[in-house]
Amino acid sequence: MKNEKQVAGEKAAEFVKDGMVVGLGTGSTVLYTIKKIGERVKDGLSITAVATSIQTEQLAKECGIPLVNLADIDVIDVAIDGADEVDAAFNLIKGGGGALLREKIIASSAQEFIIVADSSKMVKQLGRFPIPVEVEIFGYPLTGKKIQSIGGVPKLRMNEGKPFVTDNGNYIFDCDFAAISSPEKLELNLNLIPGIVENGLFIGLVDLLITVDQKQEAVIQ
Ligand code: ABF
Repeated sequence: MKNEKQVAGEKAAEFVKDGMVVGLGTGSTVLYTIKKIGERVKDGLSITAVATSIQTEQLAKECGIPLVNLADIDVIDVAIDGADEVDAAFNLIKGGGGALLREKIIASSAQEFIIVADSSKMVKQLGRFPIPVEVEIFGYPLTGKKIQSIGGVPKLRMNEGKPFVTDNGNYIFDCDFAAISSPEKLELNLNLIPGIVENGLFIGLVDLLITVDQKQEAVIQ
């Protein structure tokens, strides 16, 4: 039996049509979308894609999906990505996989942004999952203090005893803001802090959410 991530991920591949430029997200749900798109490419689907991470770039290549540089295209027809939390207004926390900057650039440039998420990602209010915040390495402890001054508790993300470094050469603070009453305001306040490159709040970007119901069937909202 397919798990929820596979059900939601594979469903999203149906929204990819001939001739499209497709933004490919990162993570364990969209992995199923990418594999399914790869199968369709082998069957003759003609698309080009842009990847949100080095990990996705490698997966897309393995699946035979032709890639282009974001700098070489004008339009992204559809972008498909996962999420760490989704609220009732389809605002998101993303970046658990560390790819939030490229994910947000691609999501905000796409004509249609589709989120694939298993039922565990649905929440009433954002904030149980700490917000990933990508920061310049230069002066990062000071940037952390500024995050504290607006109410967050930043924890430097580590990987095998060293700070985790993003595909863009930056660090990530995972920031606990407890229950977030105004995600719109917090997104803006975070991005006003010098040293912050991007934060994992994705507000008002989602056009379509694909999740899974109790019968393990895909639900499109
Ligand atoms: C990416 O993958 C991230 O923004 C997010 O952290 C993660 C989604 O989780 P999953 O691996 O469960 O799909 O899209």
